[in-house]
Amino acid sequence: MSVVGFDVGFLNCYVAVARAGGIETVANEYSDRCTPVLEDNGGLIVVVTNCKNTVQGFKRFHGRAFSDPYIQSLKSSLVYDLAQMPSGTTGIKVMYMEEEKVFSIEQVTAMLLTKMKETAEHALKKPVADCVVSVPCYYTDAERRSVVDAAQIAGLNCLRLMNETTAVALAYGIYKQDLPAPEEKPRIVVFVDIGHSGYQTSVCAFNKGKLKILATACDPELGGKDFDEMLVRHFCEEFGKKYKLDVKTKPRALVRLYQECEKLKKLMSANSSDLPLNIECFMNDIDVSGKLNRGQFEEMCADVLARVEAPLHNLMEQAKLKKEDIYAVEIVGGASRIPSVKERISKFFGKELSTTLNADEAVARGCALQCAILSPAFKVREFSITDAVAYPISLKWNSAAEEGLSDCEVFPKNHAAPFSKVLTFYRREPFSLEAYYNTPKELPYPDPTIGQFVIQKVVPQASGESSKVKVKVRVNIHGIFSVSSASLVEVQKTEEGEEPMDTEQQATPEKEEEKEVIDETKAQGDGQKETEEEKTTPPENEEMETSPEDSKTEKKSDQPPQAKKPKVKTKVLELPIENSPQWELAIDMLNLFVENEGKMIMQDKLEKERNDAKNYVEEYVYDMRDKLHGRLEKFVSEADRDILSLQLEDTENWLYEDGEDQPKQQYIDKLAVLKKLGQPIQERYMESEERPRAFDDMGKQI
Ligand code: ATP
Ligand code: K
Ligand code: MG
Repeated sequence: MSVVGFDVGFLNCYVAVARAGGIETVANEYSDRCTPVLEDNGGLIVVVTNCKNTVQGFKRFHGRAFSDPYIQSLKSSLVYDLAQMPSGTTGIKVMYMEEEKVFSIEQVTAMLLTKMKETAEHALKKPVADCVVSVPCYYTDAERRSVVDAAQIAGLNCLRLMNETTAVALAYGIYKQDLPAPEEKPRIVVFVDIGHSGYQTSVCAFNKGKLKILATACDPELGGKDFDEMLVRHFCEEFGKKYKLDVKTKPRALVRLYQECEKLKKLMSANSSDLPLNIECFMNDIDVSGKLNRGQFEEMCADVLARVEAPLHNLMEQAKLKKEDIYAVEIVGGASRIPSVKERISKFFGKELSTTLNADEAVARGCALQCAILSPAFKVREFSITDAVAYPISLKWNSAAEEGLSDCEVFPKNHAAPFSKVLTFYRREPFSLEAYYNTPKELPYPDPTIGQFVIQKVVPQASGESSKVKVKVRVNIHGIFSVSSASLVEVQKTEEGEEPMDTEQQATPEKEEEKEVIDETKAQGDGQKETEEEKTTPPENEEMETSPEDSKTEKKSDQPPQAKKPKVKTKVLELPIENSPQWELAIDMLNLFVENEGKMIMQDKLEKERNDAKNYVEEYVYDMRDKLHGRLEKFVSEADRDILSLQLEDTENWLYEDGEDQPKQQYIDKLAVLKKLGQPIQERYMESEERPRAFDDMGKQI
């Protein structure tokens, strides 16, 4: 059982693990706690050296059609090529083993997760499967499904996809000893995360042992990259004038400029004076230089900075809170270090910002904490986390009464999640439900469809009347919508006096409520009855979780107080559901990807072994050459030394020429040849070293 949190950032990734001492952010193989999102054959490489092969910034490609305008608009600015997958989703072209291959976005993210998994395994010294993975709170259903698939391809058991700001809220709240008691007014804290690609805010209510996200508001297109973009634009113009260079025509130069601008941006956070930007051999062997100060930077970024406030307004409006209600504003994410960004946020709330959390690691830590809470193997303080639905979800269906389409909002915006609801339909035959986001304008995503769900095997009652069909819909722990079960309630007449049987759904750990969607009355076929719903909907409250009995109270309040009803017995039949979420990875594709990921990991391992074998040869050559003229000198004849020296030199040359890229066995054989000559010399040396000691030992025995 592993307890691991993964923050999969647009630019930077972090891995946090739980150990006896608490949560720890762990270093990757380059002893850096931050792993940059760069992919090459599943490994990390430096961005400039091989730019056609380096994949970066793919976090936003999840769950999107290749034809999606967002994907199309980005295509020209990427240093790698995109391709359409057979399913219509987005794939990335990568040179793999000297062959051009197209990997699906799930595979690419799986490669990144595999790397992060190895980092965790290295730290924990055991295999890792259970984990919690972060996603932006503005991710849609399709994006979330795609990340869950990626985790599966990487051999991970993702216990929860956790909204990044919720992870931050957990990292903040779980250690706080002074939170208001459950019955007291909660402590309201705003969380802001500005990363490289996106800007997320949430407002959260804390009481002892629990947190509840009240609202979220985001700008998925505002982050550090937009500031870099402004700087790059500025210097492209300046270098165009000053050096007559058209930087945009040279991707490699452009990539370097982006890197230098990002560095400059960071320096400007700590320094308000003029700062230089120098790049040697930038293009056409020309060295370029420029300078900038913070004032100028802020001026050129005015439009970007102007976008900081809107989500904050939106957030407060949704939560119906006043600024005085806010106890603290906690900021995280790399770009939250930009002074003018901080200023704007601070000015909006009229208070100093808190930076009590580690701005880079809070998301990963929050995920690890959530994993620890979910893991039976780990003891942590009880802490209940209630997240919020980001976009309102509706269902629509063809009304049985043939009066056209009906629809109904099942999860309004900011509804508690995870959550299940039971809807009741009266039907004679199978029917289909379409789930969709009902505020398409709000979506950072072009397709409001969530999926089609067909409730199968519905039959009329024996009497010919419509059957009562209960459909459970849910937003699960990942924030993914599904129709999780359906059942047909068969009414059977029973003998007098027998108690009606009430077979109900099993208690789920989720909050649950029931809702009547009577889209066809039994008597007459007309009706727009959704208005009644609210009455039968029990109020949302936390207690529902602990008293699943609530789900049985359905309609009890509606029942007229007539004394003796004819007793009936009900039998509940589970109905099969055909789930067709938009953009879901087909199961055979998923299996194929899992298999391929396994092969690629194996390939990586082989490649590493091959490299190691080569390194052993190289090491032996240098080591032996030194020693032949050092401590081994006395133990070898001049003739033998010359032979071995010559062999060593030949081998060294070979390593740089034909031996540069050979199968593993070649290196093993080469090493064996050298050792055959070198070993006897080493042994003679060892023997002479041992001799006096052996004598000593004997001396002691006497
Ligand atoms: P996202 O959250 O959008 O997926 P991410 O998690 O990878 O992205 P972070 O690691 O939080 O992003 O932040 C990276 C961004 O923060 C980069 O644009 C980086 O240049 C910027 N950044 C980091 N440190 C500073 C600093 N001191 N001043 C200004 N910007 C900074
Ligand atoms: K990050
Ligand atoms: Mg981030």
